[in-house]
Amino acid sequence: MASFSQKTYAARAKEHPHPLVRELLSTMERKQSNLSLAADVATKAELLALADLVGPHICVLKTHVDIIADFDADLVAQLQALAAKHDFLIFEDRKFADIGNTVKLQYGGGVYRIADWAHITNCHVIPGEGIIEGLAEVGAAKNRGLLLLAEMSSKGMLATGAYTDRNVEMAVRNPFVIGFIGSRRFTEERDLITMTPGVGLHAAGDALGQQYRTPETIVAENGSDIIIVGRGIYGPGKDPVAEAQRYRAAGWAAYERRLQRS
Ligand code: 6AU
Repeated sequence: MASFSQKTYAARAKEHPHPLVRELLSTMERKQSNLSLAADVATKAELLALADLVGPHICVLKTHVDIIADFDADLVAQLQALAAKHDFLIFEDRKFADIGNTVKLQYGGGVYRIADWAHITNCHVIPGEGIIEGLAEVGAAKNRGLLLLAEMSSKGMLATGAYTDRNVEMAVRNPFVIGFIGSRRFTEERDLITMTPGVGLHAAGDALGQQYRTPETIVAENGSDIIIVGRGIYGPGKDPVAEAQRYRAAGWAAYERRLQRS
């Protein structure tokens, strides 16, 4: 049987059992974009301006709402309007890491009410499978999806070997899990999406341990589905629209090369 990474996003969208993943894969096909913007900016105005500028070029906007100094409910409403205007999904990169009962409260309530507006969120499975069950209790009925942090991009990260393997096993058996944060395709047991951070066309890394690889390595060689790019798009002196176009083109070309190989 052909690997899922040798099929088109459109074909996978048609066959996928999870409505959110069908929506994600068909958005990617429609926009010809496997680019997610990591919008790590500090204010509401900056986030909205960036999402409006770059929105036409991305399939997913990735947020860290706890970075936003003036977060409020209006920010969420405006982000949702931009998601509809530009046709992208929203991924709140919350990296839950507590016991099931606590993450349930953090995901559904609190200041951010993440489950009400984020199509996708993610978690570490360090507490065990109960974290997935707790998040699913809140998110499954809302048609949300969860990514497991099977690997990380930073230097010296501890998510390797048996820990990564346990992530894959848990993902395969939990329908609320739609995929992984990691550097490659992890399994053929079901069609789980991989989103990869630490992607850059030039930079080798930063002063705090981030490491970058190219879209070619990640998408064409490793079989990952979506590249997550932050400072490569909006970093100092950069033109975010021009950079987003460049990363989108590079990500899509890498995807097309992957299909040609099969
Ligand atoms: O392109 P950058 O380095 O400016 O931003 C990378 C983004 C940041 C990180 O919080 C996030 O990707 N990230 C993640 C995610 C997405 O979960 C995991 C990881 O291992 N490395 C990483 O950088 O918003």
